[in-house]
Amino acid sequence: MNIAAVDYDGLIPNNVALGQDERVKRALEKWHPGYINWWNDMGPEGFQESLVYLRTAVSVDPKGWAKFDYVRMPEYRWGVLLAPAHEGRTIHFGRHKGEPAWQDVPGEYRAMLRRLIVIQGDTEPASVEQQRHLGKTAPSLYDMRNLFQVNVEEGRHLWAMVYLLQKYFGTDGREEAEALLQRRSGDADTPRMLGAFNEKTPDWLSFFMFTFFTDRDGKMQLEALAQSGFDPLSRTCRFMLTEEAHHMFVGETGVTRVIQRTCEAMKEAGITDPNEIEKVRKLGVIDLPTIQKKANLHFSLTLDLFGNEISTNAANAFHAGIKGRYREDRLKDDHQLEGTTYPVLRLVDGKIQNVETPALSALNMRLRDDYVVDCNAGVGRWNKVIESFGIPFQIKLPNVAFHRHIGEFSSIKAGVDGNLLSDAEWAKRRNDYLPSDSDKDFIESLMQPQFEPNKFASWISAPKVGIDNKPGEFEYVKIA
Ligand code: BYC
Repeated sequence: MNIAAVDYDGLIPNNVALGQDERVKRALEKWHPGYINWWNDMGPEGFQESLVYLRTAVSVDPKGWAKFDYVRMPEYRWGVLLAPAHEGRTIHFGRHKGEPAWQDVPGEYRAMLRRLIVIQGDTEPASVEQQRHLGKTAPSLYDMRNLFQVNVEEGRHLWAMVYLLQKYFGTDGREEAEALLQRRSGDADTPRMLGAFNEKTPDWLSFFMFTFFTDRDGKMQLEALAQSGFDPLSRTCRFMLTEEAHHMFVGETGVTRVIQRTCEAMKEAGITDPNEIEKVRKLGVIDLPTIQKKANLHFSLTLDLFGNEISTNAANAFHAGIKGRYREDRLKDDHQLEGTTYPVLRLVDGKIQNVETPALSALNMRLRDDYVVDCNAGVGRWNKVIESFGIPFQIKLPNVAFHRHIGEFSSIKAGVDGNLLSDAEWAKRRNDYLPSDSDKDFIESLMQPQFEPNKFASWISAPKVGIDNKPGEFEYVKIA
C-alpha cells in the first residue's frame, strides 16, 4: 500500500488500511454520528452552511499533502492520517533505548499511554468550543477562513487520538472516546481536563494570542510525543505537526498585523508615545500596552499546561520511552538522564532561584524552557515591526512566576518581572499586568464584523499574502 496516499472511498478517509480492519472501522463509524452531533452543537456558531475555502489533507507526503477547495464545514472529510513509518525505527531514549519501537501497546505502560492520549485528545475539541462564537465578529473573510481551518483541523486531531484509543485500548478506549465528546470547555460539571482549555477566548486578539501561545504548547507536546517508542502515537503526532504549523502562523501573523495597524495609525496621527492610550484608542486600534497585557495573560495561562516543576509522571513517561524531550532525536547526550541534573526555577526561602534538580524529574521544565525560547523568537519578530516605526516599546514575556495556577508559583503572587508581591500589592497592580474590564470592553467594542472581500476591520492590517496564493479580493468564505 502507498502510505502517502489517502483512501477517500469510505466514510472515514484514512491511510491506515481501515478497510481491512473491520473492528476499528465499525467502532469509528459508530463514533462518527456523535462527533458530527458534537460539531453541530459545539463547532463554529453559524456559517455551517457557508462555503469555506479549506485545505484538506489528501496525502501525508511532506512535499504536497493538501488540496484547497470550497467545503461546507460539516462535510469536511475528517480522517485518520499517520506519517509514513520509518523502517526499523528504534526507541531512542529511556530504559528501552535501542529496542525496536512498539507497534502495539506494551501492557506495563497501557495506563500511562492512555492518559497522555486522552489529555492530548481533550484539548482539541476544547479549543473549537472556546472559539465557536468568533466567526460572527471576524475582522475579514481571510481571518474567518483561517479560524475555520484551525477549527476543522483541531477536529481532525481529535479523530487522530480517537483512532489510537479505538484501535489499541479496547473497551476503555471506546469509553474514553465517548467521554471526549461529553466534556465541555468551561462547564462547571464536566469541564475539559487542562486549565487553559476552560478559559474564554472572548475576542480576536485572544484568538491570535491563543494560537501563538497555546497552539505552540501543542507543538511542543506533540514534538515530545512524536518521539514516543509507541510507533502509532509517534506517527500520528508527526502528521499533526504538519497541520499545527499553520495554526501558529495564524497566531504569529495575526498579532503582527494588529501591531502593524496600531503603529501605522499612530504614525499617521503623529502619536509617538505608546502610553497615550486614550488617544491611540480613538484611532480605532489597540494600544500596545493592552497588547502586552493580552500576551501576559495567554503566556501565563499556557505555562500552566507544562505541569509541575518536579514531576514523577514526566520522569516515568521518559524512562518508559513513552514521551521524549523536544526533538529528542537531535539531542546529543545519553538519552537516559540517570544521575544528571537540570536547573529549575523554584521558590526557595521566599526567592525565585535556579535549583539543580534530577534531570528526569525536571522534564516538564526542560520542555517549558524550550517553549519559552520558541515564544521569544516570535515576540522578537513582533518587536521588529514596532521598531521599524521608531516607537519606543517592546513586547516582553513576563517572568515564569507571574500569574500561575499550577506548580510552585501558584501559591505566591509575582509581578511581570518576577518580583514577589503581597496580596494587597497584587490587587493594586493587577490591572497594569492583565486586561482590565475596561480594556476588555474596549476590545469588544472593536469586534465589528467585516465580511466584504479584501476589507479589514479598523484594528488589523491586511495580510502580506493570501492563502494558497489567492489575490486580495478572493472570497475566502461564501456566507450562506
Ligand atoms: N491543568 O506531574 P504533573 C494542544 C495535573 S496543547 C490541570 O506535573 P504531568 C492544543 C496532572 O494531570 C497540548 N491539571 O503532571 C493547543 C496530574 O494529575 P494526575 C496538549 C494539571 O503529567 C491548542 C497532576 O496535576 N497535550 O495540543 O507531568 C489548541 C500532577 O502534575 C495541569 C499535552 O498536554 C493543568 N494545566 O504534566 C488545540 C500532552 N498540569 O494525573 C490543542 C499530554 C498538571 O496526577 N499531557 N496537572 O491526577 C502531558 O504530557 C501531561 O499530562 C501534562 C502535565 C504536561 C499536561
